[in-house]
Formats: sequence, C-alpha cells, structure tokens
Amino acid sequence: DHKLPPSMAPVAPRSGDTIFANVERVNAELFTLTYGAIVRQLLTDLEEVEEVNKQLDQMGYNIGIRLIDEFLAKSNVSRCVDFKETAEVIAKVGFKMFLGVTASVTNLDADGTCCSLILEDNPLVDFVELPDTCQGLYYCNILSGIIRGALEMVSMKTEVTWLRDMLRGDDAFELQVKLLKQIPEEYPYKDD
Ligand code: MYR
Repeated sequence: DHKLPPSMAPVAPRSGDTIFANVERVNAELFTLTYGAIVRQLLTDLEEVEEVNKQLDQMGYNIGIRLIDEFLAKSNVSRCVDFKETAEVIAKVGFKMFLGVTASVTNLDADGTCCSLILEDNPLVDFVELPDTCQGLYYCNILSGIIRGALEMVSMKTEVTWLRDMLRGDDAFELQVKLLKQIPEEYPYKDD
C-alpha cells in the first residue's frame, strides 16, 4: 500500500497544568488523535486521495447539519443581519465552541457574499505530518463540510474551499466561504 497514514508523535506532559486544564487538554488530544485515525483509515480503505477528501467533506456535512442545533442552543446568537456577521459568528463563537480556537474573517468581497476564515492555530493538525504520498489530501476537509452543513440548516447554501493549508506548506489555514443562495424555508426557527 503506497498511501501512508499521517504520522503522529506522543505528547510530553506540560508542567504547571492544573488537573482540569490537563483533563481538557487530554480530551483535545484524544479528539485530535481520533480524527487522525479516521483519516488514516479512509486512506487505507479508499483508493484515491480525492475520494478521501470527498468522504471527509460528507462526514463533516452530516455532523454540521446536527451540530447547528447544539450551536444555536448553547450560543444564544440571534439571526445575523448579513453574511459578514454570520462569518464572524462562525469564526469567533463556532470555532471557539467546537475547536477551542478562533479564526479571523478577511477578504470579504464587494457584494458581501464571499469571505475567508483564517486559522493560525488548528488543533486538528497537532502531531500531523503528511507523507509525500498524501499530496492532494485536504486533511481538514471535515471542517469545510461541517460549516457547509451547519449553514445549510440556517438557510444558506454555501461552497467552502481550502485556499491555504499549513500541511501543504502554507503559512496559515484559509477557508473560503462563498454564499451561493439563501433558502429561508429551511431555517429551523420556523413556527409550525
Ligand atoms: C444566523 O445567520 O442566523 C446565525 C447563523 C450562525 C451559524 C453558525 C454556524 C456555526 C457552525 C460551527 C462551525 C464549527 C466548526 C468547527
């Protein structure tokens, strides 16, 4: 099998951790390693890296359409007035809630329907190094799927694309989120 899995290294404990900070960190590490194991398994099971990208995106979509309920319940955010505000909510509240980091919103286009989320810190890729055989893999494709799925449940059809990826040698992770159309009737707050 020529497709090697992402390599991972064990993590040294950090001195000064309180018990609770430590428990949280260990859970974050378990999450990161579990995600790595999923990607590794997909690489083993599927023939093409392109198929792995598709599968990760689909898994993310399926998570996103469920995660939105938890997000709306926990965050108490009210409906966003425009797409830029939606992007800010994802970057500052959504990422914080589910990934423990925030992103910044940049490159909003003139009609306000396309922007970038920049992640400088991405816990999904801690300990990950891609071998040359994985060129073309979008390791974090689950994230783009989650965003696409979550936004679809609040009436926004989007296209979410990786523009930069640190595992490919870029200086940050950049996700482009493009609003394709709004479908109000799918918004879960409708009274029926
Ligand atoms: C609105 O416009 O009505 C508010 C919609 C906010 C949508 C926020 C979606 C959050 C998705 C969480 C992404 C987490 C990625 C790990």
